[in-house]
Amino acid sequence: MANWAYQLLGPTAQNWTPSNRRRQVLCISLGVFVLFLLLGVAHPTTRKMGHDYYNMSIGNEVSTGSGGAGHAGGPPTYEALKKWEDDLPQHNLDLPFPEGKTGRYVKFSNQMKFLGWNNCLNERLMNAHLAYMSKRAYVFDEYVWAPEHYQWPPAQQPPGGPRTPLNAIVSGPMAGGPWDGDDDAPRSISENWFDVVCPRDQRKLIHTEDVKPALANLPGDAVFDHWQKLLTEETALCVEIVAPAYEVDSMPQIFDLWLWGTTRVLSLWDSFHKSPTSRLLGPSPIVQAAIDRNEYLFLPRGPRPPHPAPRDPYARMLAIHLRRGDYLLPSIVDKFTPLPGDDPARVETMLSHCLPTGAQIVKKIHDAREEYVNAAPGRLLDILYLLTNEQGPWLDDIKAELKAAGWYTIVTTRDLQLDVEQTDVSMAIDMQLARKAAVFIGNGWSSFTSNIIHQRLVDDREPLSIRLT
Ligand SMILES: Nc1nc2c(ncn2[C@@H]2O[C@H](COP(=O)(O)OP(=O)(O)OP(=O)(O)O)[C@@H](O)[C@H]2O)c(=O)[nH]1
Ligand SMILES: [Mg+2]
Repeated sequence: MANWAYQLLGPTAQNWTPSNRRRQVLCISLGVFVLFLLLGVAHPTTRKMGHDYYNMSIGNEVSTGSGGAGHAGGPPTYEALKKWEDDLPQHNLDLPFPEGKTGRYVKFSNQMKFLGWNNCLNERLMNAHLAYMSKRAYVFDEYVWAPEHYQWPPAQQPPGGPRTPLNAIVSGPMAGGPWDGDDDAPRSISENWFDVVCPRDQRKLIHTEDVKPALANLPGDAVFDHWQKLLTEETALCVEIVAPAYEVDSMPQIFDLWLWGTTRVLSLWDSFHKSPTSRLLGPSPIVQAAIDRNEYLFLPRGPRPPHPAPRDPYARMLAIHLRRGDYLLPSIVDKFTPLPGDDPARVETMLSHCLPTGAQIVKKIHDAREEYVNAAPGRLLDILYLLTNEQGPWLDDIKAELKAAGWYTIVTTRDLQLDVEQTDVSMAIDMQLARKAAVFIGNGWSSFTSNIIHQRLVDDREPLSIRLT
């Protein structure tokens, strides 16, 4: 979700100094908000990279994008989980309407692939909500990784690109789980089952290029309503939304990055965040098992605090996401309004939010803790969790600074013990820990952060517990 309080960093700033040059270059090269969307994700050259990747001979190492460090034995095959998905109870032709052979289905073959998980998650959640509102079963697919984010090198990646079953990452109706007990909506089905229940010659194809041009620049709710009407009134049982050739439209999603990257998307928030697709989204059992397995790391290690103190480690935890990205909602406490283009402090203030220094992180954590603890009696925050895909001395330095600032219990993504499947979905483990923590400090440039915030808002967390660097 976007917040135009965060704006484009102009190219005019003059106050570059050697001390902050690395941060400036990193920050600006990633782009701030619109630049991130247009150049980092949305630009056709970049978007085509994933497609081209598998057409070239592979031999170069790709960098590790996620929290774990891979496993020597190679990536997981998920054989048992794939079989479980194949055997979902809704995969049965004999079920009565609205499932089975008389059911109504929609497959979004125009969904993003080869991009960061959180961009893919945003889109899939909104498509699943659209399918639900259109009284059709959503067809879920595997997550197809951006190859450079995958934790195993190209030589260990399967042909066609690394993939992870959706049910390894999340649970909920979007991934084929049950709806609310009193909801008779059809359950989501897998891509494989769609091929069985909706053979190709029985599908009504809807081409995005026939629909999208008339909707360009409309508010998100108007885009949603148009598609909902189309999918509801369509008499065909089996509908497939298809994209044109890449050269015709490099961004053929119904809810595309032009929508996510502007305030147009905000009108979707109210209906979406109350929807069962959003409310019932949860961690997968693989993610939950990783959290349970590592819980001992979060038991406080310092001297006994003043009593009474909560026993639940998550009630005492402050989690901070040390990264960068894109979207925000206006209800978030910490707003950022860039200084005018000719203000000499403009670049430095932008960087302090986008790519804060160790000292700035320590101060933000301190201030967020004070404000949260002082807001009500009986509160204690003495466990720190650092979510990050950064590694090396930078992380060690921050930990040292935080220790010096009085934190006894500091755990990072690198400290988690994960099996091979859990390593594969480590981003979802970090996101779930950040959902559970009493206080979360995110990065306003990140949809990784904004999807954590989405889930915290679904949980009705208080504003002082959702902060931004
Ligand atoms: N475990 C873990 N993985 C991370 C973390 N940050 C990034 N990653 C992984 O690296 C990938 C790319 O990082 P990002 O580009 O920051 O995340 P994203 O999901 O694309 O969403 P954006 O933040 O909007 O770009 C993510 O999808 C994760 O797989 C982190 O803090 N913990
Ligand atoms: Mg990304």
